[in-house]
This record gives sequence, structure tokens and C-alpha cells, in this order.
Amino acid sequence: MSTDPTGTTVTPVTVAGLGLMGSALAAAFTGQGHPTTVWNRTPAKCAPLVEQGATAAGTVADAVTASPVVILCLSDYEAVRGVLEPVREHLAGRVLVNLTSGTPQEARETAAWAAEQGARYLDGAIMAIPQLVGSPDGLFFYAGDAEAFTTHEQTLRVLGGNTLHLGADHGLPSLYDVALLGMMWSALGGYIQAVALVGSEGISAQDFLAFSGQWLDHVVSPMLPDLAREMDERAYGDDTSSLHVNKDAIAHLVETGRAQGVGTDMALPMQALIERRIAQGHGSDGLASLVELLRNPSS
Ligand code: FVH
Repeated sequence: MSTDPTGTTVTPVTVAGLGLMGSALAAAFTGQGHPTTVWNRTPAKCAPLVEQGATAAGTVADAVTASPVVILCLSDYEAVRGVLEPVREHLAGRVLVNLTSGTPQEARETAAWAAEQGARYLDGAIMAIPQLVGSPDGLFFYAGDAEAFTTHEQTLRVLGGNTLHLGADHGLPSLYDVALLGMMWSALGGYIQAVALVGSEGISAQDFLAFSGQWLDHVVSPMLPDLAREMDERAYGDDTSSLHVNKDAIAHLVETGRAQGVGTDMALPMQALIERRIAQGHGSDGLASLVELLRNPSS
């Protein structure tokens, strides 16, 4: 162990993978005084980190043996296994923290493989862009070896103030990751649809921005708690608006888009879900009721 300039003990870390995200992770560690070893397949990417005080490892074996905590941030899980397999004999007793994006299944398989090597394994998901790494709002999910998380929580907190352990199931960070990304894509898809529509009358995205933000903040976000309760209880009220009402409203959107010569690709899947649920006899339910179609895709 080493100490930072304030005399606090800091854990040496290795960061393997110095893309945009891995470089930001390594920079956060060097910035907080952690002895930081870096490795990247293309060695040139180590240079800016070395200037900030990191040590470049010439080989993966040198990288993983340099620190008790080894952070991996590569393009995908296949790359992770490709990097670690040749150095498997060096992994026993180390804490591997895999911040590479993937599926829950990949996370669980990699955790099982790491256990076979005697490594302690945390899988994680970064809910932040590189510029947010190291900020108090940076959200990082982890799961797996709870003792390893507790031991190294302060070190991991260097990467983001909002650092959470979700439990023993290594697949949960990836599950939360793709769920939240799915929300982002749907919300932004709706926004892009709206901009295309108002743009057909010459209204710029900038001019429409104030209304888009207000709509999300004051109408859409406040609906979430009620929808959450209804989906958990599987009891669907129509306090806000029924599926019948939404069917007519989304038909107006599709009709208007066609009349304005604008694609309605973002709205069509939602329209199909609303019509399907009504056909099942649930037209008096609210929008939360659509979750039943996703819970039972063949229904
Ligand atoms: N950038 C972001 O905003 C997102 C935020 C959320 C989380 N993601 C995930 O983080 C992983 C890395 O993302 P990245 O942005 O750093 O990606 P790149 O800049 O493309 O860097 C990729 C690094 O992976 C190395 N690499 C790829 N394949 C291999 C391989 N077979 N063997 C060894 N290394 C490999 C690559 O090396 P090089 O091309 O520089 O030699 C980079 O270091 C990712 O899972 C995101 O989903 C980021």
C-alpha cells in the first residue's frame, strides 16, 4: 500500500484497456494519488497516462501482477477473455473488476471462469460518459464478491461518487445497464421523432428544446412512481388516461406524421402494443398495462 499526499492509504490499481473510458478511469486514479499501472493492446495510448504519473506495463502479465486490484475496460467480453486467458496463472488472489459492457450471461460466465482461476471477481457497469468519471454524480454498478467490494469500495469510489453494489448475482450490473440504456434510446427516439415533426413546419430543435425538457421533467418523469406501483402490483388504473384514449392520441401522431411527410418509425411499435392490449380486452387500463405484453411476448 501507498499513501496519497494527505497521508491516506491508497491501493495500487491496474487499468487494462485505455480506450476513451479506460483512459478516463486511469486518469481518475492517478489524479487521486493511486499508484496506477496501465496496459493497452496499442501501447501508444499509455503515453498520456504516464505523463500523469502512471506506470506503463509492457505485458499483460506485468500489468496484472503490479496491483491487487485489476480493472478491465475493453470493447467486449471476448477481448477480456482473450487478454486474461494467457495470464491465468497470475490471477489467483487478485480482485478483478470488469467494467466492460456486455450481457448478464457474459458476466456470469466470466465470473465462473475467474473463480476457477482463484480470482475474486466484481462485474460492473459504468452509467456515465468518460467526462463524468471521477465526479460525485458518476454512477457505477457492481455485483459479485461482496467482501472484495467492501474492501475496495473507497478505491472504486474514486471513479464515481454514486458507487453501488447490487448483490451477489454478477449479471445484475449488465441487466441494469441495458435496461437503462433501453430507456434512454426510447426517450431520445421519441424526442427525435418530435423534432422531425415540428421541423416539418420549420421549427428548429433549439426552439422546441424548452418544451421538450419541460415535458420530460413535469409530465413524463412524475408518472414513473405510479406506473412502477401498478406494474409491481399488476393492477392497472386509468387515473391518467386509458389505453383507449392513448390509442386515439397515437393515431393522431401517426396520421400527422404521414400528412407532414415525416417518418413515424418511433411511434409505430408503441401504437402496435396499445392496439394489441386493447384487443385483449384491457382498453380501460392505463399505459402501465403494456408491461404484461412484454412479460408474456407470445400473448
Ligand atoms: N465511452 C463511453 O461513453 C461508454 C460509457 C459506458 C461504458 N462503456 C463501455 O466501456 C468499454 C470501453 O469503452 P471505450 O469507450 O473505452 O471504447 P474504445 O475507446 O473503443 O476502447 C476500446 C478498448 O478495448 C481495447 N480492445 C478492443 N479489443 C481488444 C482485444 N481483442 N484485445 C485487447 N484489447 C482490446 C482497445 O485497445 P486498442 O484498440 O486501443 O488497442 C481499447 O483499449 C466498452 O465495453 C463500452 O461499452 C463506455
